[in-house]
Amino acid sequence: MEIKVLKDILGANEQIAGKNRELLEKNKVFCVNIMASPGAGKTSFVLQTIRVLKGNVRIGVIEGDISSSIDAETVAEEGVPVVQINTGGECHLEAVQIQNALNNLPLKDIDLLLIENVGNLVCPAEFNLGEHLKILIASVPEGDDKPFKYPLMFTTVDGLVLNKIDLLPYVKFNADAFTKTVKNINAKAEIFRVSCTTGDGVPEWAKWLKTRMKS
Ligand SMILES: Nc1nc2c(ncn2[C@@H]2O[C@H](COP(=O)(O)OP(=O)(O)O)[C@@H](O)[C@H]2O)c(=O)[nH]1
Ligand SMILES: [Mg+2]
Repeated sequence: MEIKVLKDILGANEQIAGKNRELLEKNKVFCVNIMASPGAGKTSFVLQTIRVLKGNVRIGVIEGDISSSIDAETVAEEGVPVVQINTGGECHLEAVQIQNALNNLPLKDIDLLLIENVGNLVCPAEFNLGEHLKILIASVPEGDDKPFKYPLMFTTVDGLVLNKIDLLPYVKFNADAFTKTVKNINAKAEIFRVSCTTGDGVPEWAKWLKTRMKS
């Protein structure tokens, strides 16, 4: 019985995700769902992406958090349209919340929509939002064993950003072993080594994103 309920929830979510995708495509908006644990650097990564692409690409942002509008306020300072979703306790965003946010964004003036999902390595992996790309940010201080502990998240994504590489000299983290583990469980994932503090690796990510937007 419980399994049936879960299936129903995911089935309903899938239907709305499909509608979101249709609306995005009608308006020629490319959408990226950014997932990570709390503090991995999602907001910093959104800001870096905006700074590198601004002028070339018109960006919009949806911020997902359990509570507060701190991240939306930070992102709004970049002069891009932002909608904050507060889930009020839920550990992930669902398609219906994105549907509501899409109705509150100037879609005709947006080429790229970045969604910062709620900080969590489990639940967001289960819920499609209608996005074109799923990106996971893993960060050096979290440790290199996370692909073993959260396999669904690591296998679901199209791209993996290893953030905070500026901390590699100070933290026990084997970046090559980490990359190998990720490749073993998800051969299709493109991997980027990034520091949102120094900006290293951000141009490579932006270049790849632009090719994906065109394809
Ligand atoms: N050293 C270092 N710190 C970073 C980097 N990226 C983000 N941070 C810091 O990590 C903390 C959490 O970043 P934030 O972007 O808010 O993470 P979020 O919770 O995933 O949105 C902040 O103090 C950031 O300044 C990085 O590349 N290197
Ligand atoms: Mg954040």
